Amino acid sequence: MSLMYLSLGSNLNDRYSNLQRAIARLQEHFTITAISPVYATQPWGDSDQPSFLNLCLAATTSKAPRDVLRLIKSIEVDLGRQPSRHWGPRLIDIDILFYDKLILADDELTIPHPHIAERAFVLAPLADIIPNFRHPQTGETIQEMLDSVDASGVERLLEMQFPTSARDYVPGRDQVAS
Ligand code: PH2
Ligand code: MG
Ligand code: MG
Repeated sequence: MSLMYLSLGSNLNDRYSNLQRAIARLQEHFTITAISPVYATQPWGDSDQPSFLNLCLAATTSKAPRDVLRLIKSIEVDLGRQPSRHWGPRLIDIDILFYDKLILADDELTIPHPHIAERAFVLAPLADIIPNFRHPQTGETIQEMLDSVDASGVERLLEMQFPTSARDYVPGRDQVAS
């Protein structure tokens, strides 16, 4: 079994519902062991788009990284993701951040995710679940990386917390308008 960390983001339609549906689909294939709080985040990289909801989660798997990638891409398409520009708006984005301490780079997949250290929208939720995890290439902890970026554009939304088992999610009770 391997332990991986994923980043989820949405900035189109009902963003919270998109995250919830993605978590439910991921739970069909992986054992989710932790889910961060949800964050409202200013768009990074391409600012001409709506703000995002982001979260990170931990999951165990026996699937190889490329099989995980194939699966999360198919979940994105199933949930209704349409092609968009680079760093542009998306209904759901699921990225592999870390896969154990694996280092891998080819045309298809780079692990660790190449932009982690620059992105408060990844580091803030990740620091809620694994503050002391060390980046396998730089040796920095998540908390140290978070402390060295501008996190003014990310806001934790405690009212949107997912239960660690998203199967406990009850529409209506937990739903917050986007
Ligand atoms: N994803 C991007 C580009 N910019 N900005 C925020 N705040 N959140 C994201 O998930 C995000 C982004 C490309 O995947
Ligand atoms: Mg992404
Ligand atoms: Mg992606």
